Amino acid sequence: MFDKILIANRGEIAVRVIRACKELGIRTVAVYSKADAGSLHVQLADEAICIGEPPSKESYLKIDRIISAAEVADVEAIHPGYGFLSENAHFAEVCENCNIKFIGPTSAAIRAMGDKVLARETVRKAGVPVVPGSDGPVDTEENALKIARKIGYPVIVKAAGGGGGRGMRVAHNDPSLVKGYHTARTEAERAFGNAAVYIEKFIENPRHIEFQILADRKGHVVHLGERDCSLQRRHQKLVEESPSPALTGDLRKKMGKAAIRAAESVEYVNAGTVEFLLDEQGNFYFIEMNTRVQVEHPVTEEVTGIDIVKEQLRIAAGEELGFGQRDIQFQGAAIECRINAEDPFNDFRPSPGCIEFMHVPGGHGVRVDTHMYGGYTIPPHYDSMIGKLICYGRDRRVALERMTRALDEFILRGVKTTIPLHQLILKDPNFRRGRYSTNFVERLLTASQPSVPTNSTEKN
Ligand code: MV4
Repeated sequence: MFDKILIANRGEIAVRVIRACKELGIRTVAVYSKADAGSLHVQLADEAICIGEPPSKESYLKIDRIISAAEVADVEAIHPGYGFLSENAHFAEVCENCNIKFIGPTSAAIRAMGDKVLARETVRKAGVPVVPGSDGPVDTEENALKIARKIGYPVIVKAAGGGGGRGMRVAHNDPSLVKGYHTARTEAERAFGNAAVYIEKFIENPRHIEFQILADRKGHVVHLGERDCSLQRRHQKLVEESPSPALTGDLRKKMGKAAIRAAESVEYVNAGTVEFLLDEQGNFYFIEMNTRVQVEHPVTEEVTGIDIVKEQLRIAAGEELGFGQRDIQFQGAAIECRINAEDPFNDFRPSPGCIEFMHVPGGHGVRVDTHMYGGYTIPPHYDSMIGKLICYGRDRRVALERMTRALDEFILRGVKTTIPLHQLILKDPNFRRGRYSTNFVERLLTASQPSVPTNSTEKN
């Protein structure tokens, strides 16, 4: 096992990685920007190195500064967390070349899955169902029309360099496709430096189901079941849960096998997530693979008892998985609510500032992953997620009751948060029945905010 690693991240995930390291006896080096000098990850790590000014581009995204810090501190490996450099193939390659282990997949696997057109082709050839659509990139307007007419409208134009919902255009007919095709290309060129786009049949009201996988360097690949991430707003997840209320045991087996095949198709190593869309008829389709640890990984940890970050460290250190697919047991249900410093009733406007007082919920089956403490000031420069509340129960009902209780118990004074929105979601009868798809949050918000204010008798 490693003796010392550097964490190239901040916030709750940096704290999460430090915790796993402590339990494995690994010494930790934090890096931080000038805005994060008072941050918890700096306090909890064995050493901390300032790497620059508050903007991410001047600090957490500066490859040379991070590599210098790693060399000065003499670490054996770097954990990239999520976001920032975690899916940057060039960074993984620089680590490989500097003889610093990148705790994640190879740069080749990051590259293969980062190009969504290549990813689609690669997994399709391995027998994984993909959404009906184009083979490879669509280079001309004429070809776009040809494919759309063949698969039938509506279709969606996606950027090869995109992912996570960025750079997509839906079209319901020829004229809107022509328009969408060109805007998607222009946007993709500007955002990703790659104008390549591809076309898929547009799946209406899909559920977003993702499978957690682990793969070691000996070629063993297992899946840790699914997370239902259908509760999102503008591609920002709000709530995730496992198991998905939409899956049957049979479907779980099939999707799990497909997820493993997708990982194997790029000789994947370390932790990863294979994303699928599940349509209203129960068909599933691969959409993309995330080559990092994800925000919502604790949901899977709660139902499998497997510490995903510790597994990442063991795999990167060259250890074989200590269990096979048969050994993985799923027990109970877990749900996660993302606590963001945002005003959910004012277009999710960020609400940075000082946390004047904080009380975190506790008790049986309650987990809070956060870097917050009373008196902490949330800097305005980064993502607004300030914590995650994860509740576990013997079944979904108990997990939801516990979440309702824990949300009521959470006190955060000084900033606005997504907690009131979560309370609204937890009360919704359709949500309680497990009946929700990707447009649920938008509908709920519209319903809770009447467009004619004079009709409102309720106060927010
Ligand atoms: C789609 C889709 C419908 N049909 N692809 C959004 C995130 C990105 N990973 C893929 N996304 C979608 N791809 C096809 N062929 C609908 C979405 C989508 C969505 C997916 C999951 C969760 C929320 C979503 C919200 C809007 C659109």
